[in-house]
Amino acid sequence: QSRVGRELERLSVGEFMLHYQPIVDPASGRTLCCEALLRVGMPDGGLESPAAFLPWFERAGLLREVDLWVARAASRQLDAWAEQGLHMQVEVNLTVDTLADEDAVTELAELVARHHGALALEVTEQALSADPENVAAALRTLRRAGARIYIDDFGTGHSSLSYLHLFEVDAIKIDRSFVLALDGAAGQRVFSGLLALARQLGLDVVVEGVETAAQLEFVGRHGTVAVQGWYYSRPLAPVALEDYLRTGA
Ligand code: G
Ligand code: G
Ligand code: NA
Repeated sequence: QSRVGRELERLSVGEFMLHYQPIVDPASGRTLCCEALLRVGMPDGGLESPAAFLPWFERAGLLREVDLWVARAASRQLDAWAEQGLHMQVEVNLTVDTLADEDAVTELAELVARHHGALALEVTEQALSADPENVAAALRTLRRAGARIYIDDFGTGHSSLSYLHLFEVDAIKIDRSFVLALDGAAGQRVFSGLLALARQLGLDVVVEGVETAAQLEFVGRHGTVAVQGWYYSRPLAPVALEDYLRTGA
């Protein structure tokens, strides 16, 4: 059996799972939403990061299957949480392969509509520039169905800034590399510039990869931004996220 065959089998037998990382409003400490992140359970009870296996799916042209698996699993989780009276917004990651596929976009739009905005979508800046026209059309469809659209890894995609205005999006997620650079004056100016650009474009901001109090303090000077990072929490299994939401820790 090929490596891709084995990976696909793991996808279907349920060794794949989603963890959820809180995205927090620093002013109130309230969790605004969370990002679904794919994990694979290992026989020894450990977890494998998607970085280890996504390239296999990419080479086999199967990222679309992964994205749809993630969206369906997040949708089931939202249903389970709603039954407990927990109303959370979950962001899932989409690749350009998925956005270019009409059937996939149709299914995603149905899921989005069913959850009335509780299912949000992240698209990397790279994906926007890879196939701008198809991606813009797909995002319009999904946004009309009620999805909030986040541009992921914002600031790292080089070419797409010039046609950012073509995409109907709601928010940007500022890449962790900009947070790491906050220990220098130049990095701080770049960060402030990105925030000013987001404001100018009327976009909400999530800052990713905040780990320290010093980073949080600097970020907090830039007005209302949401924060995702280890400072608040690592990605958590669903039950651990429920605990986090109850206790705030
Ligand atoms: O969570 P972690 O840091 O291990 O993720 C490693 C990489 O895998 C990150 O770049 C992240 O964006 C990506 N990733 C995690 N979950 C998903 C997912 O559900 N779909 C896609 N397409 N990428 C994911
Ligand atoms: O590619 P994307 O930006 O979606 O990936 C987010 C990834 O960043 C996740 O895999 C998550 O595990 C990781 N991550 C989230 N917060 C932090 C953080 O504070 N520090 C580091 N090093 N990684 C983080
Ligand atoms: Na993401």
